[in-house]
Amino acid sequence: MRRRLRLGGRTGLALVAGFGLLFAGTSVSSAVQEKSAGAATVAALVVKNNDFNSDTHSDVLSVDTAGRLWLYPGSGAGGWQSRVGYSLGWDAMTQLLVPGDFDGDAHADLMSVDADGYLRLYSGDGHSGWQVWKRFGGGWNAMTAVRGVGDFNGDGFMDIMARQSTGQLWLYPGNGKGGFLTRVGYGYGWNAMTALMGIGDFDGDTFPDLAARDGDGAVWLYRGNGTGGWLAGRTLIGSSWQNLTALVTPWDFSGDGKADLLVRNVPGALLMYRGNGTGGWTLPPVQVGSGWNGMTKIVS
Ligand SMILES: [Ca+2]
Ligand SMILES: [Ca+2]
Ligand SMILES: [Ca+2]
Ligand SMILES: [Ca+2]
Repeated sequence: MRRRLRLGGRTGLALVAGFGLLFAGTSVSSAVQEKSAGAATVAALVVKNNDFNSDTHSDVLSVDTAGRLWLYPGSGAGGWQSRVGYSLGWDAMTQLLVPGDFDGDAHADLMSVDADGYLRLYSGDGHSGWQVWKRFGGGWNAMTAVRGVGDFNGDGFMDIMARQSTGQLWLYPGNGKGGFLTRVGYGYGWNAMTALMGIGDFDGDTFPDLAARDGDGAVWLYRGNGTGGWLAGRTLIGSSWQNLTALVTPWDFSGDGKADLLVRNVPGALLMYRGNGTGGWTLPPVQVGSGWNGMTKIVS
């Protein structure tokens, strides 16, 4: 299988055309001005907390073919600590996502969409365990992808994005207390994407971004403007990724503070693609696991 990858910066910027996906937020030029004005004027990135055992390192959750949920605690340097197994029954969930600390107690949480289409919040206890879970309204089975994207609108609270079966993308801003503010609709056309990734701040402007893989295996970076909108254009950050069977967004997994991706290939190896912090990659990818084909879902 092919895992070729090209650097977005070298293949250039591809403007959004044809899909009608995105619209104007802050222009690229104003974002540059904002950035050059100095770090003090740029809002600090609110990092999505996906650290379930409170050692400050990014962790990964997965569901195996038997339906058991597992925690794979990251080592903070691209490796792992001993995994922790939980209950069975997680194969009934149609979506699994890591929103960060969604209810405001400083501990990382987990969300899912259950078989009846209800969104659930599992509140983490900060010690590899869970406190309580609650259910939101139904209808989430109309969503074909639900992802944690960090604080996309810049209010300090973790948000999620969802793609409806109609192809429309939605932002569901969190209220910081385990609930939602009014959702915001973006464009249609997102059904052309075979994967959506809440990749974190991949280009280094401190604002969380979204990555998406299209039907040809190209991976595009859609840059957030920090206030719930988008910077103009999109950037190609990968190609020939169509054969990858899982795309996981731990944000920084290598420990250098820059957003990375974990990807699973057909043989079941897990590879770490290290972001370079400016919208490209530090190659080559590093294998960080094998045998991951025993997992039906892998999230971070
Ligand atoms: Ca929490
Ligand atoms: Ca927010
Ligand atoms: Ca960004
Ligand atoms: Ca990194």
